[in-house]
This record gives sequence, structure tokens and C-alpha cells, in this order.
Amino acid sequence: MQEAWPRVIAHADMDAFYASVEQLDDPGLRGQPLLVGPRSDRGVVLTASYEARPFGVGSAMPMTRARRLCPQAVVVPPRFERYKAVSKRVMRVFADFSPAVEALSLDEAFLDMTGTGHIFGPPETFGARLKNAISEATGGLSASVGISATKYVAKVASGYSKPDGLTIVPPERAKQWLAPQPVAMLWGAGPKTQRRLAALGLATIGDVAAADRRWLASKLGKAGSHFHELAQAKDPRPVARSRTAKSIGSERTLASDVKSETEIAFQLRRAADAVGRRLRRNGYVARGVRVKLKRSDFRSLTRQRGLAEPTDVSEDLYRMAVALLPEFNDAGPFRLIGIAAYELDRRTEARQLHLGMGEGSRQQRLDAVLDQADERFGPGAVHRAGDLIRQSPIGPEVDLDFLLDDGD
Ligand code: TTP
Ligand code: MG
Repeated sequence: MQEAWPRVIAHADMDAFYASVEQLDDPGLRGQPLLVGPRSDRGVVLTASYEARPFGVGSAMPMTRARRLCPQAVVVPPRFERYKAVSKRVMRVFADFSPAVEALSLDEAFLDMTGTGHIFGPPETFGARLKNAISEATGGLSASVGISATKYVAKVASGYSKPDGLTIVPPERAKQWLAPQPVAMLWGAGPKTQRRLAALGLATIGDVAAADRRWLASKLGKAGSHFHELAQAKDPRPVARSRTAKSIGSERTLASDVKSETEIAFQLRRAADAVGRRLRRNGYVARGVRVKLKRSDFRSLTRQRGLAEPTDVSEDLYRMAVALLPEFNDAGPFRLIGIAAYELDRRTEARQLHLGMGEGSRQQRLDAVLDQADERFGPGAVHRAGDLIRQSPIGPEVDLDFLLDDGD
């Protein structure tokens, strides 16, 4: 039972990230041994596709050596801008699952999933959903996911059955699960430390766990105590929120610039509905609303304000957005209109039970009806009556869901 876990921490790491992006973009490279790195003989391999790894090649190996070991490998020069764009999509998926995401690099992050069982199901279900969502958002890339009650065990677990792995280690089994793994899997144990551990007769994490703590500390100093803790599956470090998970937004570049208050309000309504739906689907409440307007001269303006009560109700987002409009002090015309909800938190059970009486709950029921209609008939199939009165359709539009904090 997930509820019995003191914390639920996931670590997700994309498989052969740069190489997989290259294979995604060029179907001719799929299934092939592939090295991403400079075509020249100087420099090192950034990563190797899983087809190349049985030849013993991998990250940081000199290119000349890698080509000798795997002469049939195709060498592709890196395209960092592309990897960054894909990374952003992946990070956005993480942000949909948790407000506490700690990104470690372009392709890996910790997610604190504590208390989300009622939204995403037990770890097995959540892990599968996370992997599916990554694949969907990227057009087919795979990640490996580890889930346990500490960062350390989650990280070791994500590497345990790469590629396309999902490894769940319940906290009561964590120490036993770590035991047979080599000391190289101890976080922070580089080659030098590994040699020292070997010289002390310690080959596995279980050996380190069974060793006397003071003896280890006398041999390795502070690191000795630290390794002893990790080997017991003790790791109290929290998931440090990084900037990726701070907001959920929706913005739209319009086919023609708008100026009238009714048009602007209509766009805000649409964006508030989209943002509200994403908040609810992911079990979030927001503590603030930000409106973004882009003028026809491409200058972006934003205004934001905190809400009196955290909310996931579309109407609350919409009202706050409308209330922010006078603060822009700008008559337009505008070419883009968007809303973001920021300072996200988990919706608590207590709040869900709120559904019942009063105006607030009427709005929640309306949202629930619109959400269900979207799921059954597709987004936008059902409109609020007020929207149908609107004159002059704007025409084909580009819809961009975005994370404002990422600056796009
Ligand atoms: P990793 O996650 O370490 O490696 P990976 O995703 O390629 O493969 P794995 O399935 O084992 O996770 O690193 C992510 C990306 O970062 C990798 O695709 C290339 C880049 N990278 C470097 O540029 N230099 C390096 O030394 C390493 C390790 C990675
Ligand atoms: Mg990776």
C-alpha cells in the first residue's frame, strides 16, 4: 500500500537521451548502433544508443576508441537546441505529475509523489502513466523510472532495468534490495573511493551496510558515515523543487490581433478553462494567476496576483484574469493572450470533499461536467452558453500550452 510509505519518490531518466532523439528524428537511424559526438577524432562520445552499448562503448569515451570498438556505428554530431526542446517537453510532463520536481540534468529528475495515490494510483500505476505520458509528449521516447521512499533508492532503481524500465522498491525491502549491488552504485563513490572500499574488503552495498559504522568512518572519514547511511537505505534529503514545476498555462496566438474587451474576455475564458482542466486533471490547486498579453509590436506584458484561496476552479481563474486587465493600462491590439496558474500545490482530500453547497461548489460541479464532456467528446466539444453568443469567429488558431516560467 502506497499510503504506508513515509514518502513516495520517483526518479525518471531518459534512455540514451541524445541518441534516442536522433533516432526519433531520423527513422533510418532506428535500430542502429549510434554514437553522438564529434565526427572528428578529437573529443569524446556524449552518448551511445543501446544498439552500440554491447560493444562496450558509452559516454565520455574518446571517440577514436569508441570507433575502434564499434566500427559499424553511425556517428552523429550533437544538436543541443533540439535536445533542450525535447527536454522541455519532458520537464513539462514531470510538472503535470508533481509540484515538487528536482531536475538533475536535461534528461533526469526526481519527483516527490507523496500523497498522490488518490490521483495517480499506486506506484505501479503511476509509474506506467508517467512513462506513457513521456512517450506521448515526445513522440515515442522512453524513460526508465525508479520509485521508492528515498531519493537514493529511487535513483538506483531507475538504472536497474534500463532501457524502458520500471522498478519499484517498497521501503521495507529497500535495504535488502540494495545489498547485492556493487559499491559503484553508492552515490558519490567515484573510482578512487571504489578502490579504497575494495581494499577494505567491501564489494557490495550489503558489505558496507554490515560494516561497523565507526570503523568505516575511521577509514573514510565523513564519507564513510554517509555511505553507511545510504547502504541502510537511509536518505532523508527532500526533493528540492526546481523552477520547472512552477506554473501551468495556456496561451494562444490569434489569427488576427484583438482589441475589443469581449474578444479579450473570450480568450481569457478559453485559457482559464484549459488551465483549470489541467489543474484538476493533475490534482493541483493554484495560489496565483498570471495574465500574459503580447502586443502587435511583439512586446510581452504580464500581470499577476495571488488568490485569496488556492483554487482549481476555472471560474476563479477567469475572474482574477479579468480583474487584472485594467492593470495593463494598455488598449492593445494584442496578438497573443494567455493565462498561467502559479504557486501550485496538491489538492487535499479535504478540499475535494468540499463539493456540496454554495456558489463555489456550483462552479466545481460545472467544471466537473465540462471535464467529463471533454473526455468523452474531445476538448472544446462543449461550450459555456455565454461563449456561443459571441460574434465573428477568429478563425484558425495556434494553441500553445506553455510553462510561462520557461519563457516561451
Ligand atoms: P545520461 O542519462 O547519463 O545518459 P543517457 O541518457 O544517454 O543514457 P542512459 O539510458 O544510460 O540514461 O545522460 C543524458 C545525456 O547527457 C546523454 O544522452 C548525453 C549527455 N551526456 C554528456 O553530454 N556527457 C556525459 O558525460 C554524459 C554522461 C551524458
Ligand atoms: Mg539518461
